[in-house]
Amino acid sequence: MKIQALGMIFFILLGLMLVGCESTSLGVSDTGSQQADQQSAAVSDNVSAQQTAPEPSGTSEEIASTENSTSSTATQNASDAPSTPDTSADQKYDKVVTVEEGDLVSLVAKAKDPDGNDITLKFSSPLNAEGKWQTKEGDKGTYSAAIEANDGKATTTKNVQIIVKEKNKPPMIKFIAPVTLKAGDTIRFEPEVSDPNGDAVTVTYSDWINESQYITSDRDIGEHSVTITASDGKLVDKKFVKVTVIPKNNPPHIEDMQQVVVSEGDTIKLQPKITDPDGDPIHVTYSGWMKGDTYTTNYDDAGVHTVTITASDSKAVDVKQISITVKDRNRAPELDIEVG
Ligand SMILES: [Ca+2]
Ligand SMILES: [Ca+2]
Ligand SMILES: [Ca+2]
Ligand SMILES: [Ca+2]
Repeated sequence: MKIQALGMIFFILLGLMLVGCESTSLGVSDTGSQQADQQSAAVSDNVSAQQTAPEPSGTSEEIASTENSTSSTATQNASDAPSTPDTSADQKYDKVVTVEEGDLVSLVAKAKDPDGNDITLKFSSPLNAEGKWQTKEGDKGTYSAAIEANDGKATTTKNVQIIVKEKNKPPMIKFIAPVTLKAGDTIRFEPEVSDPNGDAVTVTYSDWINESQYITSDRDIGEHSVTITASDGKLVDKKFVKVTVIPKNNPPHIEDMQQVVVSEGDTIKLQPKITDPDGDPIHVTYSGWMKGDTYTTNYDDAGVHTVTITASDSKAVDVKQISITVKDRNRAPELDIEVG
């Protein structure tokens, strides 16, 4: 009974040491400032491994899986490694440590022997002899490590699962060209975003507008900058897009024209009245029966003809067709007299 009681104390002490420093000693550090193993020894008595080990049957398995973790198979496991340990993993391990590639894993084991025996601590791979592991890019995966405390006669083992998550990389927004639009038009951003880690990406808009979509008005005429931010929750990518709102163009207007009626031999000069609300310069072209604004009819032109007038401000056009009636003109007979 006494031996068993002492064994229990030893187990509880070791357990408390390992579990008790959960938040600090088993944490993660980029600087590696944490102390490695802290060993303490004390009295002596015989405590068998079977009595002290918390889960004797599981111990050998865990050590075996730890050895595997140093080989390349650990990396292959990475792809299907859960980002958070499932319940079964929780039960299997005394501790689960989650870090990101590049972090330093630093475990501190505090062992105490109720008998005062000298204790030897042993960390299995991927931890080094000090219980540390400097992870690097490519280490993504789930690993098992065993920590053993041996008093020369008995061994107590704690199993730690180390989950190394892929190093987070910022999302990326594909280049967005500057935008020019007319007042009254709707601007709509549909940026292409991606995340190298496949993280969910949130896109937000700031500066000139706070939404992906906006209906402009005359008040918006001018230059603006929109900041598009893509975030995976930790890292961001930003793109600044220049937006220019120009006045809305109004097409030129050709006023209605009266039908033109001339007689053969007359000269037609078309003078359409054309206006542009924006005051834009207008270019006028003629097509159809006439190729310009002026035409002198000949004696074969009698009939009804159509001329198309096109007025352009180089952004928009107005088109009108007019009808031109050319009346036949009678020519007096020619008469020459010769002396026979
Ligand atoms: Ca002992
Ligand atoms: Ca990411
Ligand atoms: Ca115009
Ligand atoms: Ca004629």
